[in-house]
Amino acid sequence: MTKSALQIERAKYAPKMPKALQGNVKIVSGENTESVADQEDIKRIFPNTYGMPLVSFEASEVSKLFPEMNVGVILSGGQAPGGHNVISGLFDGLKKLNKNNKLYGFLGGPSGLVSHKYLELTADIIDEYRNTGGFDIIGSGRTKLEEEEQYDKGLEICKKLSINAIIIIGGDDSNTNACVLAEYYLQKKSGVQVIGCPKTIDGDLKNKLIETSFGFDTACKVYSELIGNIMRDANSAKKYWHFIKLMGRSASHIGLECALQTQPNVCLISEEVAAKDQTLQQIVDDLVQIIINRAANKENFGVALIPEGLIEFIPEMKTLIAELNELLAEGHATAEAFNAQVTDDEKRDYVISHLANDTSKVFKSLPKGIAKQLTLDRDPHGNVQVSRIETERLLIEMVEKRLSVLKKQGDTKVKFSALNHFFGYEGRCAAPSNFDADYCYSLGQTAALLVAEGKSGYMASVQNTTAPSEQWVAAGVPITMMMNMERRHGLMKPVIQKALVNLDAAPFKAFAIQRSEWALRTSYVYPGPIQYWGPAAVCDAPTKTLMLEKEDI
Ligand code: FBP
Repeated sequence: MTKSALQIERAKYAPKMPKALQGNVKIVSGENTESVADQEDIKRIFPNTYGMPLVSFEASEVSKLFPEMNVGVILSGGQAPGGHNVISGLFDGLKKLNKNNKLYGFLGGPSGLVSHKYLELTADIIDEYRNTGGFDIIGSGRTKLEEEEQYDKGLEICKKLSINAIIIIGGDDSNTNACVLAEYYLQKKSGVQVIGCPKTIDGDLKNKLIETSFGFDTACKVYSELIGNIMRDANSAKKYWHFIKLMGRSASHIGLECALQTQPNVCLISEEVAAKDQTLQQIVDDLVQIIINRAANKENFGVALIPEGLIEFIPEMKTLIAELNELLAEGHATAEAFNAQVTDDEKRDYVISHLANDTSKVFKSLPKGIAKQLTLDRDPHGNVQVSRIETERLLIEMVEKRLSVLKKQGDTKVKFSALNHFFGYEGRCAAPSNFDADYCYSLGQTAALLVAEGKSGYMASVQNTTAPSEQWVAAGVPITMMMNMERRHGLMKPVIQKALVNLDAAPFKAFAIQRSEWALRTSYVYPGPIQYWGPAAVCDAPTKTLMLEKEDI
């Protein structure tokens, strides 16, 4: 396989590690834990994994001998930069503990465990993937592990390969499932441990002990580079407004971090829209006002960042989507009647006449194309696939419409020319930044230690990440500690609490106090591409989100 010059040099990078992991290591047990909420329910559902103590790893004078063990690893969900380094850290960690240890990778995500598709990961394979982006070493998938039948199939292959532990690298849902699996295997006295690792570019799997999910750092840096480039173009040509949608299925952490890095004219934060109970029209009106103000200031151009999940956070849109889901649910008479309408206009009229009054008004106010999109594309659960809705186009169309009304009334003469972009896949498989390369490698090493110490139902955790990596702390956090009960598909389920943007925390506050200045006066910052070699201030700095969150502690 031909490699780029950067790939060849980057393969030689030795990830920096916490001092405590560099030599002999001992485990230290801390306090017993409680779940963040709903303690009684979580305790009842997880009798074997509830209340376990926090653990951390410290340097030791004594070298400990560990028996041979085999471990299986699974990549779950969307790609995130650094996954290959978790696996290489895990591999090196296992070999350090006992050179006969083996690592198996289950192929294509959690389904590989159930369908017994695997590969033994040898040194040759691992060396090909060190410090690279992507999940292609073993592939990933979105199959959920939630049925006992799947757990039992998993156990079969673990027995066959003498696997002592499974490492699940995933987001909040995958780690919730990892904990359920850990509990089940303990209850069965199967001897198979389960350890989770925090992954997702979305940055919404975090708490006081899991400081960040891996991949967030690199993905935000890639998007910020691209946004900066577009800003420089906008500021050179001075004729376009760029509307940029940024990935992040639900939370707006990516948008917020990119805003802190680049200082755009607008950055919408879904959590704020929901908290302020804003309507789509209010969002559009605010945008229009900024456009008019900038034009009056002779800056008729701009950059607006839009989080992918916005639509679902606008209360009136949420109601509309819920009503549409109900109206068009497979098997419902209304869905059949809708499908029997022949033309697009007939279908539109049918929907309008069957929605509640207020919701029907919202539906009518949407550009026809977007309204139609809401009645199409449903996922296997019958829900609208909101991530496919082109929110950035929707906002452009609605801004154009509003400006044309204002022009007709003689209230403005502003010429508005907009371009739309969507950044997501551009960053998910980027070569990990030094932060992610180091963080992931340490997570992998920590996971190996948790397995060796017989732990199950823990998430690997690396803390103190705003300090130089030598001072990072390797630890294990019981997954039940992060759980609460939430309604999912009509039933109360134990799940890891998702971390949305906290409007009272330092990152949002830092943005909020500067945004009106950024809106009016061009204040762009151009971060440039990720640097792998050079001054630490350029190469090793964590995200602004992480730095600001430290101020809150
Ligand atoms: P994970 O939460 O699984 O890490 O995935 C995050 C994400 O990248 C979201 O930002 C995005 O909405 C989604 O995956 C897209 O996934 P897919 O490409 O599978 O549709």
